[in-house]
Amino acid sequence: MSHPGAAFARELIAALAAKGVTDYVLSPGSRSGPLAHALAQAASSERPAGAPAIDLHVRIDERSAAFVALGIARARAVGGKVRPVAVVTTSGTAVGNLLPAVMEAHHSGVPLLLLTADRPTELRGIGANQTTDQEGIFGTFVRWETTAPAAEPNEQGGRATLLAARAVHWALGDPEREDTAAAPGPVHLNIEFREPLGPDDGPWPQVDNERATLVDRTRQRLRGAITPRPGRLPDVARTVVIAGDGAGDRARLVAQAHHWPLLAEPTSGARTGPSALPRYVAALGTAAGMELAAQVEQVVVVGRPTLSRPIQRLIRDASALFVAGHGARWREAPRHATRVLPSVPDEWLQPGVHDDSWLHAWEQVCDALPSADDAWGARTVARAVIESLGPSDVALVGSSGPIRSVDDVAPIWEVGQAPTLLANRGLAGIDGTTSTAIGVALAVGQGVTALMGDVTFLHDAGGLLIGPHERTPNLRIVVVNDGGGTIFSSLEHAAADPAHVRRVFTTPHAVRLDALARAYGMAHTAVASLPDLETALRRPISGCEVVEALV
Ligand SMILES: Cc1ncc(C[n+]2csc(CCOP(=O)(O)OP(=O)(O)O)c2C)c(N)n1
Ligand SMILES: [Mg+2]
Repeated sequence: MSHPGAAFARELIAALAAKGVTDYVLSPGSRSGPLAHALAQAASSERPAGAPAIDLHVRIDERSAAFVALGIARARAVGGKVRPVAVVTTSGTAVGNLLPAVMEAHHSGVPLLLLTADRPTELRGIGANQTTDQEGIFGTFVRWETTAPAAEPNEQGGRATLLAARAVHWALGDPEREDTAAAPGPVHLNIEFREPLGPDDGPWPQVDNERATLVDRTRQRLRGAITPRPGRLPDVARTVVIAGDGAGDRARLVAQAHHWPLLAEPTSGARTGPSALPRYVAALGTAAGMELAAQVEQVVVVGRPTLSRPIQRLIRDASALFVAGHGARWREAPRHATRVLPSVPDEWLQPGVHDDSWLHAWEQVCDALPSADDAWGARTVARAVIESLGPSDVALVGSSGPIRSVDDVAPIWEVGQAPTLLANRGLAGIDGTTSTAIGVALAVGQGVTALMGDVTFLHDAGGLLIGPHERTPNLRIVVVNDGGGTIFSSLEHAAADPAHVRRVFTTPHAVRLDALARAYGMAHTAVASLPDLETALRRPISGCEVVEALV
């Protein structure tokens, strides 16, 4: 006997699988039961006939679950497999807990499918338990949202298949478009389930793939009409190329084609080749660097730079500004940009007229800088972590001090030799970092290193909870424990009464990270010197472990 809600859930999962969605992170709950039962079946070793093969992860905390999904989706995208990752929750506050990861995914263009269970209409607005306004709860942070009415007893199949096709279409975005819909992002399917919510023995459906491709065809038709004609970049000698998060290798090619200096953030994927400048942030802080910055006539921004104020000033003051691949929403790109494009066009890679004296002047300022290392501090830890990574390694870097330390100490790699560095730079939150790292490690399937601050680590302590039935990834979390959020001491707030700075900014803590890690069944190593850290980093990564660098 098939329950209507269960049949709908099975069709949705089968249709999503036909569209490439096979990664699920689920949190427990009763209203989402039909989805949970179907997912448990599809993920089991005794998968019923017709059920798609899926990868299921279960997390108690929906906030953590959503960040795990974000991490999986981020890592899949690195491998060129941009596919939405689904998060499944019950109704009520469970849904609200998805918001931080949804905001990050929206701003950094990561596709997520939020499958939230809801009460059917007749139970809404009458004070029923665990029932709230879930429709539209994610506001402008989702590419698309809809509420699927509860399945009816004699309903013909097909509705879930169309919903799945539309949801995936919007989540993937359209790289050819120049508007809001261009980048991948989150999509919200709020799904009403009417009782019974329990298991049934209904069959898995055959999905009508023909129906499921309807939306793709519309997309292809639309494309021809809006293909932009980008044109070449003006041959202005005093140009700098800024590569922010997610810029990709084409930022390097733009800089090299014109012999322009390349200022590439660590997560740009463009910190390679002869045009890239090491320690550009420090250089911009010197008198000679400021003089060069004042001479800049044109700025090309690829990806989304967020790390330093001197770079933001270069962008703000640019009289000619070209922007490509800036991120999820065009309204985030600087409003004074001459041109904003979804990605770097081929025309920008055509060689321009060179004036090498401009690039050499920048190189000289960088070469004259004193060493960036500190005696056993955050930068030394960052350098050791970066040096432990090979070209095929993946690392996730937390917000605040760690990403800036990495920017200060990471080398300019030979082309093709850089490790993959990822970060939640969409909104630069310190939340969900451990969960994101766990998602990345689950997806890449090899040992992954995460570098984060102590406050960042504590913010997502719950992310360490991986149940005994869940797959444990190979993840080494290196925590720079400097007794709180020390970034604030380098900002204008440090001018206040030190006691006030400590209490309301630094927020020192007395948490024993060893006890915390062990409570979650994770190995913990404390290191208090560079040789000890290097030893810890040389060990193969096996399971989840915490390396606490006491600086
Ligand atoms: C969710 C969220 N809340 C608050 C902030 C503001 N914030 C930025 S850095 C930081 C402190 C981080 O401390 P830690 O992780 O120890 O890194 P450190 O500054 O010591 O390098 C805070 C609270 C944020 N980025 N995200
Ligand atoms: Mg800290």
